[in-house]
Amino acid sequence: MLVRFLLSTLTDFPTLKSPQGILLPEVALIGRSNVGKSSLINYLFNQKNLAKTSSSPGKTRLLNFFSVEDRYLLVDLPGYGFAKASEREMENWSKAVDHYLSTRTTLRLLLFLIDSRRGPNQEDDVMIAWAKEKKIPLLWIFTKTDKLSRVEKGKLQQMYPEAIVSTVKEPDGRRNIQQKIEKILGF
Ligand SMILES: Nc1nc2c(ncn2[C@@H]2O[C@H](COP(=O)(O)OP(=O)(O)OP(=O)(O)O)[C@@H](O)[C@H]2O)c(=O)[nH]1
Ligand SMILES: [Mg+2]
Repeated sequence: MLVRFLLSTLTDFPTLKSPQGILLPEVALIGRSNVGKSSLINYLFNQKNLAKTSSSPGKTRLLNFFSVEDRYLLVDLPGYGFAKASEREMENWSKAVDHYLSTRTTLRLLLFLIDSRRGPNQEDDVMIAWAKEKKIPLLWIFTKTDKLSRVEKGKLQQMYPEAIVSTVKEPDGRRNIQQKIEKILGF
């Protein structure tokens, strides 16, 4: 799949149109800092450095826009709950993300990432409520399942039968996530 990086920004969100002149729909990744949002982008498109990742939280500090085959836009958002950032920095990101979420009319789907070892927390609950109010579908993706035992993974799937359980260590999961996204976008 042809994916290209468009730009990083806090304020000026790009738009692309289809050949028919229709604004392309958009998918954004949200979730706690360090949950694996940027890694999931690299995993999905099988490219090492498309999105920048880091083992320490707070790597993504801007909104990063990508075009997927010029059919939809994908946005890597800074994660929430990153305690080490300065107060001003936190304010800047959360303002930018709030602004993005409240104004982005082309936003069709949120990939909602949760660390499979931790489960959703209070901040995640706020996000869930927000998406519900705005009627934006959430695709739940539990990350880092390579860290779970087989039994733990089974329990997680039982508790959240609709959710995707994912690890970047298993190439097999890629297509499934892509297909779910495309289905929700109506492709
Ligand atoms: N074991 C394992 N590690 C993972 C997986 N996905 C991501 N990681 C690791 O988790 C860490 C954080 O990954 P990122 O993709 O940078 O996380 P992020 O959600 O983009 O973080 P912010 O940019 O801070 O919001 C990195 O060290 C990744 O290598 C996974 O499926 N399994
Ligand atoms: Mg990131």
